[in-house]
Amino acid sequence: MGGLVLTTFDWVPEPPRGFVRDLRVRWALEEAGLAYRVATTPFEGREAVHFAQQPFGQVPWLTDGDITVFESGAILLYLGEKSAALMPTDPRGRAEAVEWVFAALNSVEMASLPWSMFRFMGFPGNAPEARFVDGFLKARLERIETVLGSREWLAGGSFSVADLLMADVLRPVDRFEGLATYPACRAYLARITGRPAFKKAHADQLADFAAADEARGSGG
Ligand SMILES: N[C@@H](CCC(=O)N[C@@H](CS)C(=O)NCC(=O)O)C(=O)O
Repeated sequence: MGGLVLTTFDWVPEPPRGFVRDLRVRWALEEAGLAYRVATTPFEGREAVHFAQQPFGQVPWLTDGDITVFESGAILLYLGEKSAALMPTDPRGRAEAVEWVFAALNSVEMASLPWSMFRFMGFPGNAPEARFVDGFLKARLERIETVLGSREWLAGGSFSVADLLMADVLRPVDRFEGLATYPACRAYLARITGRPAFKKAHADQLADFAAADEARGSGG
């Protein structure tokens, strides 16, 4: 079957809902107004067919005819090729968007992910490891705070996949109140996640996992 197909888990437990990375792709597809359908792969018991699409047994991946792309950043760049709503069309703006996509994933998420995982797992905040990730995240947030304090968008003077990704990388930090002393980051996050496409993508992910609960006859 042709068309864009986004694959995510058929179910996940309650805590990560609203943060599963298929959200990034749903959001981009909604921003671009591209038609797509959502397919699922089992969360419990990863099978060979899953590893054939995503070598780490993770989600999401996107199928476009006979092309399959995994890694959320790569998927967003792929979709950016399809829509000016996602990627500036001029060379300078595109270069800026690509650099900020990598900055979000490779500089900010590298710090925000362990920080939020520590919170998620309830690790004691005074452990040396926790203090290390606190400092790592602080160093990144201080720089992003300065950047976001002086511009509305990261790349090309308009919304792009760079903003989508940076916002989604900051969301788990905000979830655990890690942006409390970073007003520019908080304002940026509120503005970007106030977009109708984010709201729809977020609601759709929650609805799909709630429907999966129903199908399993459980409450999550
Ligand atoms: N770098 C990957 C990370 C994907 C990822 O961490 N996916 C999570 C869901 S948000 C997952 O599949 N977790 C299950 C696992 O790692 O086994 C991407 O951005 O696509």
